[in-house]
Amino acid sequence: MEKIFYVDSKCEGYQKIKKEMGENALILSFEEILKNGDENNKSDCFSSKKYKVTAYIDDGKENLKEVENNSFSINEDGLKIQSLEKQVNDLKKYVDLLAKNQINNEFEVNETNPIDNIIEKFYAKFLDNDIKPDIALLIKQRLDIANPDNSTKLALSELFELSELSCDDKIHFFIGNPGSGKTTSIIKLSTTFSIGLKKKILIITTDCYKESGYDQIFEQCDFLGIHSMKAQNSKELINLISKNFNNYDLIFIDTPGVDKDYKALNNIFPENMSYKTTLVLNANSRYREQVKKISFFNEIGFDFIVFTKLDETFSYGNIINIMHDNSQKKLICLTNGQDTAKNIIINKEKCVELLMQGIA
Ligand SMILES: Nc1nc2c(ncn2[C@@H]2O[C@H](COP(=O)(O)OP(=O)(O)OP(=O)(O)O)[C@@H](O)[C@H]2O)c(=O)[nH]1
Ligand SMILES: [Mg+2]
Repeated sequence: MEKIFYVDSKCEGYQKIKKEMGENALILSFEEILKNGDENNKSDCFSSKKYKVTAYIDDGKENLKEVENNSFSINEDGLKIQSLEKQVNDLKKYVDLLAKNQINNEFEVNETNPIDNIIEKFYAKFLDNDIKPDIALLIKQRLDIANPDNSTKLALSELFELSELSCDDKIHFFIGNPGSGKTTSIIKLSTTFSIGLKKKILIITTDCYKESGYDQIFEQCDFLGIHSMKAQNSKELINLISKNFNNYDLIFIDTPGVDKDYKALNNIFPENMSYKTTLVLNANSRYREQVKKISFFNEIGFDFIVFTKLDETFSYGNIINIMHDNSQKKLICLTNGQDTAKNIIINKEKCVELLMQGIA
């Protein structure tokens, strides 16, 4: 038995046949006609159109073989039709946009290439997290679509170097803006090295400008069992270093915070001794501010960087930018809280994991 349907789309035809004639119905033909039903006047693919669908179901009265040769089953081919219709619609959409000169990335990415889509999503995340476009591009180029998270971690870890403070360079100065976290970082590092790594640590503070400068260190160090001393001037400092040099594995020297001029640091650095300097930066400043601070402290000179207060920001892009821009400086640690007995990360893998949390 043959039956004719007039429908707006092939998909609708397929559904109607299935409903009225059952799953075993065969489609004999699909003819495109205009809405007014004129079968001779075929529509173009972008104008509104209608279809005349002829379907057949075997009721035992006709020669089935002949029918089967010129037909297809709605079960096998219905899906193909749906897919073809979608492709034609996508193409139509694409041509419409081309005509209006409005092809945008979203269309290209979402509709045409799922791989690009994932990569672009990651790239957008990098930019959202304040990673500079040139660095975001570098990470993007390293993305492995099979494992974007891991390849991002790998790319990040290659953007900077982390250095464990070496006891070969026994004397370490810590410099930075007021309140950047110098004293807290020194105490955290001392705790890590003395309790965790069984190193003998001495802290000397030269920050005698403010009343509580030494008290802050003394009270906390006393509690943690770390030795601390204070030096009022460079002569005292050199004396203390010379006297204690052989008794300690590492000597950390705290300095007063400086920003506009570095007079307070004049004469602090001993001329005839080998030492390293670490710049302490808080992670929650804007990139432009960080760049300015770095150029200011570059005049004094420094070897390493510590980023503090990661817990006070959710965007870690600046850390990545700064470390990449200053690739000759190594990262010592990241700190993410006020607790001096913890909230410090000195392991590179863990640093990268923390930075990834900012990106995710
Ligand atoms: N939330 C948070 N606070 C921190 C962190 N590191 C330091 N701080 C706090 O920041 C404030 C300033 O820290 P300090 O270590 O005194 O900073 P400083 O650079 O020695 O300051 P000056 O000696 O005045 O130049 C203190 O209240 C610290 O507890 C951190 O990683 N996270
Ligand atoms: Mg301090």
